[in-house]
Amino acid sequence: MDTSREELKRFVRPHLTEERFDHTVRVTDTAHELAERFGGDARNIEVAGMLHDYAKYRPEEEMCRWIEGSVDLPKDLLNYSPVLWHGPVGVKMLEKEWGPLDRSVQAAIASHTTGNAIMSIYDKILFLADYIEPGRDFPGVEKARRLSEEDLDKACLYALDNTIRFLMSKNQTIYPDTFHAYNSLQKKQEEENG
Ligand code: DGI
Ligand code: FE
Ligand code: FE
Repeated sequence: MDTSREELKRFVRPHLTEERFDHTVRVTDTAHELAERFGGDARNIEVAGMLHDYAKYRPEEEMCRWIEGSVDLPKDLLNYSPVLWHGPVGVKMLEKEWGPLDRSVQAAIASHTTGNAIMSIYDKILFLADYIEPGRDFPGVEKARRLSEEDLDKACLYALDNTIRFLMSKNQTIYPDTFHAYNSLQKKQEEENG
């Protein structure tokens, strides 16, 4: 696994700032810890973590062209903040610039910013690792870290709830997948609580 991490590092480093590169490594380490606790193939976690922010610094116009030109990217993304684009567009760029990736890795990268209605173990682990990695410091992160010790779904639900509240407090629009992710995890909690 060490050699492949080195290979992934060499590949992503030129595309990221130093700060973003360090974040990427912390996300990957955090995702490994979560996978040990909750399950998930370590190789997939490694690749998803190391590549998740690959497209973060691509020009908006370039990302916009990818969304317009790819049949399998939701056009609706263009109606929402460009901060949401680097996940789904990153998958397309990686396909071209890195090579084939496991479907579960692609899905986790695509949804790492917003979540989605039917999150896989990889989607949840990457989403949460990105939220709680040790470099993050914002109100609620400690609670998300505490929940992540015990319950992956509860921790993701809390992160989604907190993100939605934060965005609303800033009068920002919220991408529907963020609500879909929140709703499906909230419903699951209600079912579990009877
Ligand atoms: O790329 P990172 O900075 O590591 O993290 P990220 O991909 O989770 O992006 C975080 C930003 O995305 C943060 O400012 C909150 C924002 N965000 C998450 N969900 C939504 C959103 N912004 C909007 N406008 N709508 C969303 O649904
Ligand atoms: Fe990101
Ligand atoms: Fe990130």
